[in-house]
Amino acid sequence: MFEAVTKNRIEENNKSFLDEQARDYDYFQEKLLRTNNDINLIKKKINNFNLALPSWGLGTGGTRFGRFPGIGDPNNIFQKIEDSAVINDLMGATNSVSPHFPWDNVDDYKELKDYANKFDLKFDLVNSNTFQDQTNQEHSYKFGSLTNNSKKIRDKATEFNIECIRKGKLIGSKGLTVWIGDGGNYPGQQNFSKSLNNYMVSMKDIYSNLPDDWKILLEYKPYEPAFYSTVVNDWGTSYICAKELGQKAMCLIDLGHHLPNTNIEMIVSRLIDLKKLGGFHFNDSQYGDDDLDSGSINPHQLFLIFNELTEEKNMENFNKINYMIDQSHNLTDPIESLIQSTNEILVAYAKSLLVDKAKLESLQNDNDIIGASNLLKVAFNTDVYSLLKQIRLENHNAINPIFTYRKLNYKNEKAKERKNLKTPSPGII
Ligand code: PSV
Ligand code: MN
Repeated sequence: MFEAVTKNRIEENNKSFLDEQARDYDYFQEKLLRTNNDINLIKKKINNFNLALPSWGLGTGGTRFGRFPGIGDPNNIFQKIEDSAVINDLMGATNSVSPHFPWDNVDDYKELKDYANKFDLKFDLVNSNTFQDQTNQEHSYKFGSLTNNSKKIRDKATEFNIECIRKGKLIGSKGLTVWIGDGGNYPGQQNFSKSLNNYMVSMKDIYSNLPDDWKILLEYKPYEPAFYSTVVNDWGTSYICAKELGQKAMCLIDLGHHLPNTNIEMIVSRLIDLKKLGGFHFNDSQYGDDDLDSGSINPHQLFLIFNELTEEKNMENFNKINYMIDQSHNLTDPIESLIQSTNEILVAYAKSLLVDKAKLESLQNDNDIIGASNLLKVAFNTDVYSLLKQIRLENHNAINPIFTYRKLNYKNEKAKERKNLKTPSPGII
């Protein structure tokens, strides 16, 4: 740590916030003393929490209408790791990166692993992209990948996922996330049952190539790129498939992959009970899979999700889940968005730890609806910024990460050595 941003630089920028922080944190501690909460235990739980950064979220994203590249955008996975290290040095909560192949293909995976380790970063789950054709690819995924009508194309997609496992092993990853865009735009285009069956046959093949200590996550999404029917469209389908595949297969919840007004926190609870919640992709949305910054639209929902996640007393399951950010930063510097999002996720997590679960249970048993609702409200409305700042201060990270980041003039400096690829081409990341 502190290879990308030195401790001195951070401490120097922390100075102007020390007084204010001391007063805010005193007030927070005093408030907490009046409740049943153990502040040291809460701090410990927050310190143990890690969020993986998505390699693809470090470059400027775009929509199908266009893309506006940012200053000093990273050109490759090595530069994305450098940017991830800046975030982790300032925030201290994001010590891993989740790569996406073939976007992050390199010649030497050992070199990639060593490079990340130099910054104290690890690799989280690897992701396989069979939703796009690559230049000169002789088979096309236009009509599907793992579920394609053609066995030859299904086999190619399967083999590609197995190749991702091989690469993942070389960089120390412990799992693979599979998301496919397979589906159709027209009623009659696809046989629902046959395409799901093809998916299972392909996934069984991939599953049989998983190392013993790996997991495979099945990500679902209701629509896009397919606008009429999607093969793995919801948590039920993901659950049924994961169950049939076996113990190493789990479901992944991407917050943007639900139709508007879905009660996602209930899905979280169901999958925890079914012992099949394996991973999270955090982002926020107003309409669909908008990939907006976590907590920017609906921080209350994020809090309710964490309230379900932290329900379990010893948090054994909680610690086995892979948490990751999956966002598209079209208008902002991705580093700033990722810092802000990390903070918002930690805010939701911290607030959920303030909920007295035993008290909630007793209020529920007494049918004290207002009491229960109020218990959640009090936690949600508690300002935990000073707690998170205190944790960062104690860990030598930045009290005010955006302030310190801006002082670094980082992207302008990087622009001098990074190529401005200026790809105005459309494309969602
Ligand atoms: C699909 O929308 C998704 O959420 C999947 O996780 C992909 O891997 C990622 O976005 C990349 O665009
Ligand atoms: Mn996702």
